Amino acid sequence: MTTISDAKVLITCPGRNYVTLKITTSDGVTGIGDATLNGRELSVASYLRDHVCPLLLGKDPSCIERIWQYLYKGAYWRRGPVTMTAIAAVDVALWDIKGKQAGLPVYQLLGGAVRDGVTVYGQASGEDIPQLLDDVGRILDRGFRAVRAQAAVPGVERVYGVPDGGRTGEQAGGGRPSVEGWDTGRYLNWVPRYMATVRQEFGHGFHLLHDVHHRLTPIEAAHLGKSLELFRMFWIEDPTPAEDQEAFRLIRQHTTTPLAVGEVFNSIWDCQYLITERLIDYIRTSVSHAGGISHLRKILSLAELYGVRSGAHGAGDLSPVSFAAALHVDLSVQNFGMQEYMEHLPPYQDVFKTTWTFEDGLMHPGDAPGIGVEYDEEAAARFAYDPKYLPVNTLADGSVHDW
Ligand code: KDG
Ligand code: MG
Repeated sequence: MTTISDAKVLITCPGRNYVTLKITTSDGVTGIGDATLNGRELSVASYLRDHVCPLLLGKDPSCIERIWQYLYKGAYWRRGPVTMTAIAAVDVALWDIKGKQAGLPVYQLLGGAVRDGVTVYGQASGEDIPQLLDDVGRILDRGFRAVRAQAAVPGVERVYGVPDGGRTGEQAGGGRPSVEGWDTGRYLNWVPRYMATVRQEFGHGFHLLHDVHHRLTPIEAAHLGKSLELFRMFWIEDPTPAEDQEAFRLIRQHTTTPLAVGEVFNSIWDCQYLITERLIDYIRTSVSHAGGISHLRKILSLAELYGVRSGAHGAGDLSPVSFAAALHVDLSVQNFGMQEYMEHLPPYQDVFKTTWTFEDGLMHPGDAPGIGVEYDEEAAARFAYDPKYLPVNTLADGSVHDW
C-alpha cells in the first residue's frame, strides 16, 4: 500500500509570507497545500509541524475524506482559522497527489468542467476619483469582465483596499500593526459618489463590486446598499462584522444590492444560517481557510440548494496554491458566482510555478495533473520569513473599530 512517508512545512516570503505543506508518498509522489494565515503564519506552521505532520505518516494518502475527518474529529477542538487552515493544507496536498496519481487535473476528479473558464474580478483603487477611474480603465483594458472599486475617502487617512504607494494589494506591514483612522459618515457619503462616476465613465457592461470590510452597523449597511442600487453592484462584500448573522436580515429588508460574506468563515457551520435563511447572495469562503477543497465543496453544495452562489476570497495573501485550488473548484461547481483575483506580488513566481491562464476575463487552472502548481524549495529558501501584521482601525476617540 502507498503511504504518506513525509510531511513538511515550508515557509517563504517572496514578496509576502506563505506557508506551504508538502506531503510525499512512499512511491515518491508529492502534493502541496497552502497553510497561510496572514499575520498569524507561525501558528498554523506549528499546528502542522507539531501536531498534524507526525499523525499523517503511514496513512493512506488516497483516503482524503477519512483523513479530513480524522484531523477534524480527532483533534477534539474543532473549527477556528488555525485548525481549519491546517486541515485545508492537508486536504489540498492530498487532492494534488490524487490528481498526479490519476494523471488528471483536480477539476476532472471533481466531476469535470461545467464552464469554459472562471470569471475573476480585478482590483481597482485610487487615492482620488481620477486615479480610481484610470485604474478601472486599466483593468477593463486588460480584459477583465468584473472590477472591484475601492477609493480613498477625503478626510480619512487610510482606507482598506487603497494600498500605500502602489497597486499591489499589500496591507500588512512590519513591526507593530499600523493604526488607521476610520470615519463612517465620510465613507457613506463618498462611496456612492465614486461609484456614480465609475458607471458614468464606463457604463454597465461589466460587473462592479465593492468591499466594505466589516465596518458598518446593519442600518448603515442598509443605507449604503440603498444608495448604490442605481449603480447595480454585483455585490457589496462584508457589510458588517458577520459574527452577528441576524444583522443581514435587517440589511436585506432595506436593499436589493446583493450581499457577499464569508472570507473569515472557517466551516460550513459559520455559513449555514446565512445560507438557509437566504440572507446573502454570495458565500466567499476560501479553499485555504475553510477546510480545503473537500469542505468548500460541501459548503457550496448546501449553498446551491438555496440559490446562493460562490464568490471565493482570492486575496494575494492566499498563496498561488490555494488560488489554483479555488480555480479547480470554481470550474466544477454549478453555483459558481465570481472569483476574486488579487495578483500575487513578484517575485512569487520564482517559488510557485503555476499553470493557470487568463484570457478575456476568464481564468483556467490548466490541465497539468493535480493542482497545477509546483514549489521550488531552493528558490523559497532565499526568501526568509518576514513577520508582518495587518493594520488596526481606530475611531476619532481612539477606540478600536473593525478593520
Ligand atoms: O489578510 C486579509 C486579507 O485577505 C483581506 O483583507 C482581503 O478583504 C480582503 C479581500 O476581499 O480580498
Ligand atoms: Mg474582503
